[in-house]
Amino acid sequence: ANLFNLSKSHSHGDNMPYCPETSPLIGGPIHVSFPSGLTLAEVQRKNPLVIRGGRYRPPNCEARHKTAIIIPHRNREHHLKFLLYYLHPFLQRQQLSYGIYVIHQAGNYTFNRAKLMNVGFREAMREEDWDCLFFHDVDLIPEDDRNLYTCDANPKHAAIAMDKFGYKLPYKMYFGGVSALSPLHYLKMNGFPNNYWGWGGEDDDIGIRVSLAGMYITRPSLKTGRYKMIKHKLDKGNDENPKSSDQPHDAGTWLEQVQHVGKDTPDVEAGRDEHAGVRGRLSGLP
Ligand code: UDH
Repeated sequence: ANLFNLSKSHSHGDNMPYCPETSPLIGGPIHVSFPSGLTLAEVQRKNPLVIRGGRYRPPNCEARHKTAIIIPHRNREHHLKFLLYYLHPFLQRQQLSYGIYVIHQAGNYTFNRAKLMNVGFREAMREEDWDCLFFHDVDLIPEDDRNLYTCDANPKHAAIAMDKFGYKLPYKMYFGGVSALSPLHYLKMNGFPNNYWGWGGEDDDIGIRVSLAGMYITRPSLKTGRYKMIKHKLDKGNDENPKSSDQPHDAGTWLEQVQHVGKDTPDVEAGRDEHAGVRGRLSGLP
């Protein structure tokens, strides 16, 4: 399958100037609270320039960056509503051209976050030649809009400072929550593993793939890479994966354990299967 659709369907067609290198709309810290009674209709009303499919382009300048947000999802409509409430204005203040893809796992089979993210990559790239993909847990709200949703020369781990870890990195190789790859990064590391069913482990595996592919992890500063997690319990259908706790948070040991990744697992070709249905492109905005 052709992973890259290089048509410029998203171009304005007129000659607008590029947006400034640094958006003048960025304001720094965001106060995050969870207003009761918030509805998706309200989110939609507050974001009149977002079009069907959860897509947006700055109205008065040509964006310098095109970012797709991929959200693995099942049964978290409540969290999704809050995330979209904060994320749309956040991305708009960064003057990005963006699209939000909610990748929904159908049925009740054990949840598989990494496989859903593979599906998301494929679906998003089919639609647009995004230059950056953000893989974004539904329950993490960014608290500072200087945390730019753009890609760097190396894979980026954005959720460096989460409230649940005391706004610190829990361990050096942590790559969970919110991370960003360019399409080239993704292909170099052979995408994500498809075989982590249930909670845990896949994020560490992905971190290892980054280093096995000869890349390293970049991060925003502790000051700007802050996230508030919407509190919740472990979901039904997402029990801890027994494999996840085998992996000590030590890169040397991990490397031995996951050497096989990237060799014989054609994960990039994974696409859909009977458990991962794409309700994508709905973006939460009806
Ligand atoms: N997800 C869903 N639906 C599910 C399971 C997971 O949408 O049923 C997605 C969602 O994007 C979520 C991500 O997968 O943000 C990661 O799953 P998680 O939020 O369960 O994992 P996390 O480590 O939280 O963030 C674990 C909470 C354990 C609570 C223990 C209480 N003390």
